[in-house]
Amino acid sequence: METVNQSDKYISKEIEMTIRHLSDEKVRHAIIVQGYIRQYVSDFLRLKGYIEISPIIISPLTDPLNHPVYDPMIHAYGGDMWITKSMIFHKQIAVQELKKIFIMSPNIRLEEEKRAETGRHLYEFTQIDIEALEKSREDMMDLAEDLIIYTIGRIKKEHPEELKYFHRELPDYKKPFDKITYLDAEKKYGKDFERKLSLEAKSPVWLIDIPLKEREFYDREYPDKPGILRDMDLIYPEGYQEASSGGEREFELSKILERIHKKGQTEDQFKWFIELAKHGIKLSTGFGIGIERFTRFVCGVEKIEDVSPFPKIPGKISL
Ligand code: ASN
Repeated sequence: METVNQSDKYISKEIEMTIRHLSDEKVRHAIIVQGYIRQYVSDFLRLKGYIEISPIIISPLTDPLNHPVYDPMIHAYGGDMWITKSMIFHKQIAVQELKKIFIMSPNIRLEEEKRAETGRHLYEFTQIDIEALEKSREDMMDLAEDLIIYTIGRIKKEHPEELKYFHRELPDYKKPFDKITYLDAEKKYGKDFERKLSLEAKSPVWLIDIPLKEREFYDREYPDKPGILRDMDLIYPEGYQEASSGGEREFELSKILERIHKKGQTEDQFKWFIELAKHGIKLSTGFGIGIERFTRFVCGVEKIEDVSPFPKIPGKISL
């Protein structure tokens, strides 16, 4: 009965590469570490009183982002919907009632092909998205520092064998992390400041006070520093670059409308969010930490595809 048709044995290059990728020891260990990161981050946030909510995949309301991505619209039930690019608005809405929330949130951002080579971009990824009501940027920076220190601390303590596999020695980072404003970083390091700042840093470092044109409309402008936002990005050391982005959110209707118009966006796109702002929302602050990037940093691997079982590299259709 050894009559297997040759054509049945044929496997495409894509399947062959997927199998090879999944059987790579390095990928296997990175996936294991990623599981611990999810577990420890969740433990930490629950200990701090944060409620986990389930992710949203499709909605008429999603993050407009501040950089170009391909953006397919789904037309159904007589309306338009998008696949989640981030749950920023859902966070702002849910937090009004639930006060402290987090989501393991899958995001789809169909990045331009040129981002294939960065080692940091996947067009499907998951972020730990966190938001709290009536907390300041400083409160949330403090929380983020504790979260990073707690998670890395537990991996070091409970799974040293995984770090040993990667020959990775991570120091015990101390709070508070250093801060630098966006404009100072640009002055000191030039255009490529994020990479240079990251390469020079020995510990995670905050990039704060980002100019309005560099960010989406929803992050809050300083009331007394026009054009500068009360937001914060966390940068990993050793050249791993962005860990997290976040900020205080605009909550006053007039400011939200002003900022939407300044970006040249239409009110129609955000009509449900605007309705809610009319009804009245309070200040909230939050941030998101990419799980794959966190794993890449903890394991000390160069390419983000090595921490994902089914990596989606910009420009390439993958399983
Ligand atoms: N999660 C980010 C935040 O909280 C937003 C984003 O991913 N674009 O600010």
